[in-house]
Amino acid sequence: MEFKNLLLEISESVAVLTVNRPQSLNALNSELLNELECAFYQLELDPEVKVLVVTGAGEKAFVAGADIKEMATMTPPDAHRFALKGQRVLLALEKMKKPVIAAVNGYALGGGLELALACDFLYASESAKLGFPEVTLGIMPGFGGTQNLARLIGPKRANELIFSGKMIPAQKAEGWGVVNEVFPAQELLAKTLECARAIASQGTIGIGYAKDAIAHGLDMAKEDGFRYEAALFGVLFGTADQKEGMAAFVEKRKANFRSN
Ligand code: CO8
Repeated sequence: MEFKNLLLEISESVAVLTVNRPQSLNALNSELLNELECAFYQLELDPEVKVLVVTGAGEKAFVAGADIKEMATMTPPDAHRFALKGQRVLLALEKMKKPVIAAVNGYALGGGLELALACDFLYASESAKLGFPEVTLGIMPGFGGTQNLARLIGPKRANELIFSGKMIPAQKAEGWGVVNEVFPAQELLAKTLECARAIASQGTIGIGYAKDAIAHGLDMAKEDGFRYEAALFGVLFGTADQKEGMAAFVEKRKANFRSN
């Protein structure tokens, strides 16, 4: 499918999806949200893709939020629908079976930070800035930010960030556990791709199950999470990946996983 606001490149089992509205600092409008939804659906089903990287076009922004110019004239029902649409799209991203890495190359604000938080983990450039400036606009986060941020860093830090509307540098976000690693801007994509390719060379089914166990386990009592983990662990022993991975170890060679 052709996209107007997204660039999609697939190579070596890794898809790089670039939000491409640099003239608006990649702000998310309705059309872009629709395109993201299609892209996530398409990438989930594409057997050539094992890992997804999400980033923003240009040097300045990952995504500077939802499109304020589009939101400015929304009525309450419009805004409610817009929030539900954004949440549906970002939940689809969160629920993808394939691993997703955000390469945060600049401003990740409001809906942009919510997009990054819907990814499995974040790498960021030294110049990236993260925040929820919604209160400066008289609104609040609406694409899952209050939920995902508080679960990730706890309510105290989430309260501070969301109530103040301030931006924090990538290095501080790393200290808070929001960003996994910070790289010089010119190295960010290469480092992210290096990690994505390493993940893509592992057993895809095991990674998908581990992702499922981590995500669902957080919503379960710990012992239920353990039971869920054990059940998935058992299922993996019926897969070609497990046969290949363990045979390769015994035969002292590199595993060649073929499942997707
Ligand atoms: N929406 C629309 N346009 C934007 C946005 C945005 N979020 N951010 C930047 N732009 C546009 C600017 O208007 C400008 O366009 P133009 O040249 O036509 O005037 C262009 O991008 C470049 O931006 P600036 O000139 O402002 O660049 P600066 O370097 O001076 O500033 C900033 C960069 C600090 C990032 C600044 O652009 C800014 O503050 N942007 C807005 C950030 C923001 O408030 N984001 C949160 C938006 S609200 C949100 O995301 C809510 C999500 C949930 C919605 C729930 C449903 C209702």
